[in-house]
Amino acid sequence: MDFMIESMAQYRSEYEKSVKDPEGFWAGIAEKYQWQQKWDKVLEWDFEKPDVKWFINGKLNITENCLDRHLKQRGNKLALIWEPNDPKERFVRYTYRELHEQVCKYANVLKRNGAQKGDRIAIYMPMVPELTVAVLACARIGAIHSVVFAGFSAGALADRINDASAKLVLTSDGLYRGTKEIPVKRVVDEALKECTSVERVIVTERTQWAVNMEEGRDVWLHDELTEVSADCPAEPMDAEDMLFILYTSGSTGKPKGVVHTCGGYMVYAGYSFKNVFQYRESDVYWCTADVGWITGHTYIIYGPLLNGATTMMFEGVPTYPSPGRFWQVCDKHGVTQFYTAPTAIRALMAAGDDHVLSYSLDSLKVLGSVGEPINEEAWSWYHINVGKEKSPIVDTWWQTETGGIMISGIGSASPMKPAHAGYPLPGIQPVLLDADGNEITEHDVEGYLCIKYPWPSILRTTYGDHERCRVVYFSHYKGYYFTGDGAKRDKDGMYRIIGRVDDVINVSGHRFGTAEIEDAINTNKKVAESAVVGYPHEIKGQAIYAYIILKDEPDNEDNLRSEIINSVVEHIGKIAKPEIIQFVPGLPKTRSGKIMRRILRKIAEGDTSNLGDTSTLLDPEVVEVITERAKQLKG
Ligand code: 7RM
Repeated sequence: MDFMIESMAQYRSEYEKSVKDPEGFWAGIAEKYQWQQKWDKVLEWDFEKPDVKWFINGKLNITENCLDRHLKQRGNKLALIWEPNDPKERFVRYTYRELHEQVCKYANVLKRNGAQKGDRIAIYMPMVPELTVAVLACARIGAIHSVVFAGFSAGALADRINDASAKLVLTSDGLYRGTKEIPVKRVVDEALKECTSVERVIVTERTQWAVNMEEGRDVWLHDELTEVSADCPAEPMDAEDMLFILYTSGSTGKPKGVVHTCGGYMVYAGYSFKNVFQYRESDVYWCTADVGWITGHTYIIYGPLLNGATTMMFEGVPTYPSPGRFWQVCDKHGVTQFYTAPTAIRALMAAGDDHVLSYSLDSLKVLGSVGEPINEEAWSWYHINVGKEKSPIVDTWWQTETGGIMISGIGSASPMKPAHAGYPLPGIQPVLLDADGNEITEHDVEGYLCIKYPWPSILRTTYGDHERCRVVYFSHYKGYYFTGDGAKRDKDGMYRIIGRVDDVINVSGHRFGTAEIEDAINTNKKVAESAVVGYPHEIKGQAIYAYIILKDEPDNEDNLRSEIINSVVEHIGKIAKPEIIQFVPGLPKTRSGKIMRRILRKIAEGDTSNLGDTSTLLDPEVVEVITERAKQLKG
């Protein structure tokens, strides 16, 4: 697909075109894809409802665009390289022809097990090739996939299965991640005790551990595959049919199911991938994210495959068996584009330069960063030690809700500035708003980051609760999509993302709502009330600080702390563990009973010099008590 921008001048003219005539611009991009039936109209939109439709009445199947379309020219080209957790185990490679065959077979297995167009299918799997195959198999038959990161707990999985009424669950026996071994199937069994919608569980063999197989419900993938053909026509999908649901945390209540649709998501995933990473035919592209997050959906699976790229999938973690693992894999497979998260870079930076300096990293051309702001120190380390000062770093800002990269460098075509995401991609119209909702039009300013015009992969709804989608994203500022982030725009018009302005904590690039964590903590019967905030953490970016009021004096504080941590692990997963738990006699509240998180955040940061006016608090003394104890805990 020839829509690659290769210079700043070209970027400017494409951007201008995209703003002057968005429909013409996106129609031109969309035409490069394979449609079973062309659209009647490019766009209809209303941000107040919200109601956004792209490529109206267009018919397509995204897997035809990811697979079938490439068979003639790239049938023998590598589509997928899978690198296992253990470097001694053999890696796996699929050509486009092989991946197509695997997907068709798996799709037939789904059908054989009762799946139909429109059904929701939960996928709870390790980073094995079958995960990518499973995702594409759902899309092939028009079933809606809901991938749940395999680090989430049984409770979190059950919530997501129930919210979507998933009919099937695709999983594995177990998983390897670094030195950890996780009994995945057992987690599924536990979750399914609370789910009535699930009729079938399809299990991929990964670890060969003995697992419980429930008669009439659970089947092995390898048995099923012997029963099906490799012929599975792609289901015709309307451009606005749902492609997938992906749950993400917000500032209130339980996670919401962000919905993306077939046509617009496809167009934007392919377009943004090609441009941001400047992907060329013989490149080997590697994104280290897990498919359980949006980054894995768009930039391990869909974006690369839409472009006929070779995409790599890695089962392990950056530090196993040593902090040189990423770089060893880059050299081993000749990786040309490498896309990771600041938290991984900081962890590797802390392990010392020797681990990276012993690899050549010659093949690398573009480096990417995603998930949170990248601090200048990590940026420089990445630039010097990994990129050898020759590869551009693209700092890609986007969200689960945006479906694809929104503000970012474009390979080496655009200028880069440490800690700045840069310019919006063509078709993206960001604005900064002040507290009254007025657009700030000057440069060298700061404000709430909103988007004023739809792009093809904007979320369409939150599953089963459209009103929530409206309230969260479209009601704060009338007529705009609100991102929840604050940002600066510098004198050159480049954007620098500051971070969340809502009650969302970003731990190692993963989002958690404070309310979600508090709910988990409050399940402990000894807890009366809790308040959770984020604070800066050297490796994780942000870590979780929990202030907890107990009903009674505890017998043993440390035991109670572990108990509370267990509640969080049980309800959400290990990744949401509070780093610091402080038992407090009370919380700083306004007279109307609102917790003053701003004060708690400052205390957690260790910055108590300027707590602002606390005199209006219900109980001003409590602040001092909390501050004193916090110093001891953090010291
Ligand atoms: C892709 C992803 C979204 C939130 C977003 C930001 C933060 C993501 C960057 C970033 C600064 C970046 N989706 N964020 N990328 N902040 N610079 N390059 O992460 O839905 O899981 O998170 O992550 O706060 O709103 S996400």
